[in-house]
Amino acid sequence: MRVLLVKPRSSAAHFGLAPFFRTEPLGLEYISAALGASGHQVRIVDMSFERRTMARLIKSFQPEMVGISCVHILDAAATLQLAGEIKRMDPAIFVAVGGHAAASYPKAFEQSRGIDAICTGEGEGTMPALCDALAQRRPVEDVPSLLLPTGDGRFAATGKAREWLDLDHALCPDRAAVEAYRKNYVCLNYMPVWTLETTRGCRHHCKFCSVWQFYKGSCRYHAARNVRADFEQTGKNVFVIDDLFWSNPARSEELCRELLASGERKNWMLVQSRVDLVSESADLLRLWRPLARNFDIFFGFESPTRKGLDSLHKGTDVSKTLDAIRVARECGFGVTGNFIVDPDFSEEDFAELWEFIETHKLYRSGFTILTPLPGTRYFEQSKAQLEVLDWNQYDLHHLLWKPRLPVERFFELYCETWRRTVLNAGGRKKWWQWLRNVDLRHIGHMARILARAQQLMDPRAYLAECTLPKDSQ
Ligand code: B12
Repeated sequence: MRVLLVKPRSSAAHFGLAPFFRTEPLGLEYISAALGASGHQVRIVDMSFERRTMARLIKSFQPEMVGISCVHILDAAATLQLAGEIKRMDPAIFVAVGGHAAASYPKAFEQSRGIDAICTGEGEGTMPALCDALAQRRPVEDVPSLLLPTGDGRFAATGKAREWLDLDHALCPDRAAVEAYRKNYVCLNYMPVWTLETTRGCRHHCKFCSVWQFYKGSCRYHAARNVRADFEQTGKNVFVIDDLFWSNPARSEELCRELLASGERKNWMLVQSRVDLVSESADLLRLWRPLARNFDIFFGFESPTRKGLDSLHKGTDVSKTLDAIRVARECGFGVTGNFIVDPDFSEEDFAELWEFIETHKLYRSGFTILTPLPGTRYFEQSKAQLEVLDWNQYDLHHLLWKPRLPVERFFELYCETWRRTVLNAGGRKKWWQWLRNVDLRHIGHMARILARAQQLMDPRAYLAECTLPKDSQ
């Protein structure tokens, strides 16, 4: 079959660090590799950077199947819009939707027109099975891990769900399929950037996270030799998107030795991890450090207090946070991370957060507003409280219910929190310091995203989008 795989253009990527992180559709690259191996003909389009309209793409490639990836619930509206547009153009095209958000919360797509199937599992297994069934005119009802429309606006599951893939045998992602977009993929001031996966899933149970709930607490690892092959395919700046790096010290050491043996070294690497893991893994960190000239760790710091960590079910302690910061810095890693701002914050809670940032020099942190993500238990438990059900506001930078402080005051203090970071171009890190390390040809782009980031510190930007009643009204 001719299969077009589409990453929709996100309509809601202006707050937070989103303008600083624009990455490739890695999930679609894995699916493309699997479909290619099954004899299907595949193209990937990234609508964030594609100049051609969907109509032109359909006309030129003439796909029999379009697969749309909805990784973030923020992309639900764009996904629905694309599905409808494709069906209107050619009702014979089979439209499948998959990706973390669609699979975790398919309800967001009920009443849709244009979706023929929602895939609730990993696309490497399901897409080839679905395309084979369609090509051989076998019933799609026999393909596991699908939801099919029932005709009354709902979806019903096909047979038994497919088992999680054995990643040991996963093919490397089809990097070539997105090469045309490569120059657009950036993280902070590093460009172009490649993303890499070594592990899938997480065993921890943080209240706000949808990953462990989706993968049912499982954690699987790619074979070291395959990661090495992929590492050698990627360029000089690499964001490892694993939810939890260093989660299995023995596997991680084996993988690191394999990568060191390859001789390939990067300019920049970024990994995401937990403070308790890093605080206990100094030797492992030292082993990894030579793989990149600049090596950053993104921590889920979440809260500066034990009470805050407990309320988020983080299962760690502030002393571990401090140990991790020390270990990471001693081993030569850059320390970055995220704190969660609870709508229940008082003036004192904000002050406590600022003091923590100042004392431990955590100026490269981001701040998100506590958000129950669809597909989590927390979302189901919060339904009575949620006043906003517009998915465009689920970017972790909108208030979804009335905070303890007046709305205006909450955003004033939230913006003051962002002002304490390196993103404040009038503050800690000046424009020219950001631009100093950027290639001449990328200076314009970097200046534009820095300018956009300044709205993170402007309460008016948040208030303009806030649909909750303001206290001044
Ligand atoms: C990398 C990443 C990003 C990248 C962008 C990735 C991208 N290409 O869009 C960046 C850093 C920009 C990012 C930003 C954000 N992210 Co993000 N991100 C991730 C992360 C860590 C990995 C995603 C990934 O590449 N996985 C690896 C690939 C191989 O897996 P995959 O994409 O899921 O694809 C597989 C399946 O889903 C399926 N599949 C995928 N597409 C399709 C299509 C079809 C047709 C089929 C059949 C199957 C299928 O098959 C694939 C192969 O198995 C996930 C965590 C996670 N584990 O999912 C969070 C995650 C998706 N992000 C999340 C969030 C909240 C955000 C932010 C809001 C955070 C913020 N503070 O600003 C922003 C919003 C960005 C925006 N759109 O505006 C949440 C989403 C929750 C939700 N339900 O919406 C997640 C789940 C993290 C979490 N802990 O809860 N993110």
